[in-house]
Amino acid sequence: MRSRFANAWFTAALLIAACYSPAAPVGAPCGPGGTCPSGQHCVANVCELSSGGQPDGGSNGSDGGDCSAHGLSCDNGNATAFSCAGACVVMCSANVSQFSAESACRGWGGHLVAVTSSSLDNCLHQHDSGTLWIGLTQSDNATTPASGWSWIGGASLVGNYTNWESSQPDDGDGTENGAEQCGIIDGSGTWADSSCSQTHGFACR
Ligand SMILES: [Ca+2]
Repeated sequence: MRSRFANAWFTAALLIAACYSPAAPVGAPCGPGGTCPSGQHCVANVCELSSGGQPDGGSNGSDGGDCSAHGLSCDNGNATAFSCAGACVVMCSANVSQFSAESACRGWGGHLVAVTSSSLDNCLHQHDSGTLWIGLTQSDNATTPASGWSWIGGASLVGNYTNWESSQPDDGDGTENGAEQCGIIDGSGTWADSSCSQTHGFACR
């Protein structure tokens, strides 16, 4: 038999489990009749970051028109939304740190974009040819400039699409000492590591 103390903890644990409901990530399928979480719309049968209006129910795969930045604020910059390789991307022109950029993306129901294909990569660069925060993040445990990279809230880059500029990532001087732990698309359209406190515009998905 559990003690009164143990029963109290058991009850508390049940309450916590019942109340805890993490925000749904983007990327969930939304087939015919399906719906997307609040703040997301169905774009090409996938729930994508969006705003304005209501979720459309995902009745078909031609919902690109729902990809809108309507209602999204972006500090002193402009928020723009566009469909990129099947994803709804919201881009912000305000120059902020990667932490602030990711915070803004989360506030909009998404993350800094994980660039998982060349078509998405090229599309992003076509919309903004400057430097842009994307969801590249490096583990503080990395011992070489090229190791320990992953997408924020997502998968490792090992074995997946990458587009590092030649000689990048380099942690600034070729030796890993934690100086550059965040990643950008740079002006040439390829990726580079950057100090996380540098300020750039950013793209969310
Ligand atoms: Ca580094």
